[in-house]
Amino acid sequence: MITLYDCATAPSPRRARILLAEKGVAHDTVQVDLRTGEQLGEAYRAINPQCTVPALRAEDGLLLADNAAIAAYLEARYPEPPLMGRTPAEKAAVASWNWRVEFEGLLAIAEALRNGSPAMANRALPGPVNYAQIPELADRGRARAQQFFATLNDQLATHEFVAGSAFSIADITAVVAVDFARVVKVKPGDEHPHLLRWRERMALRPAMAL
Ligand SMILES: N[C@@H](CCC(=O)N[C@@H](CS)C(=O)NCC(=O)O)C(=O)O
Repeated sequence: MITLYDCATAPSPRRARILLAEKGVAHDTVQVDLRTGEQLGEAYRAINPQCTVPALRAEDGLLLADNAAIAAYLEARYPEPPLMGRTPAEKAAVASWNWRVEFEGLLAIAEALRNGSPAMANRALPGPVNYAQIPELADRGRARAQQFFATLNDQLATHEFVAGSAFSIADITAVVAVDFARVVKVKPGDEHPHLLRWRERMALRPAMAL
């Protein structure tokens, strides 16, 4: 059985959780407690030296240490339903939007949270190395997250899904980013009607409740 190393309260493993559900892949789940620093302990470090979740272990022992690897692997192994585009142009659009949602959305929110929260002092970046916070990055991160909401709203004004006309991993990443933004008090509002409509449609997919 495939094993997902997860943390129920964290955004990055939620992406893998939703992807596994959308693909209908049965798996075991192991919770890693990020609040107590379990990801930095010896046991988990031996599983994923990057000290982050998600990680996924296949039946043959292959260890996938991040969402990029997990998505590439699951798409190749379980091609239906395709979630990374069918045609060359669709594949390119999914790759582009997934990266934009990661960089302009998830990383902006993480920048705001990790540089502003006293609980994350010295943990301004995930991973085995400690980095000090830069308090100014909290405000910049929040501004970038707000700009990301505007960008997403514009895209969804003329496209049914984030990467175009088909549901894809870019929608999964975007749902996770939009929901995660609440932790830094950035929320979609009346100025984002297309984003709000898309989020309501996404809520009809059972996997999005995970
Ligand atoms: N590139 C990774 C990023 C994963 C990541 O940043 N995970 C966070 C949880 S959302 C983590 O493991 N944090 C551990 C820490 O902060 O020490 C991916 O998307 O797979």
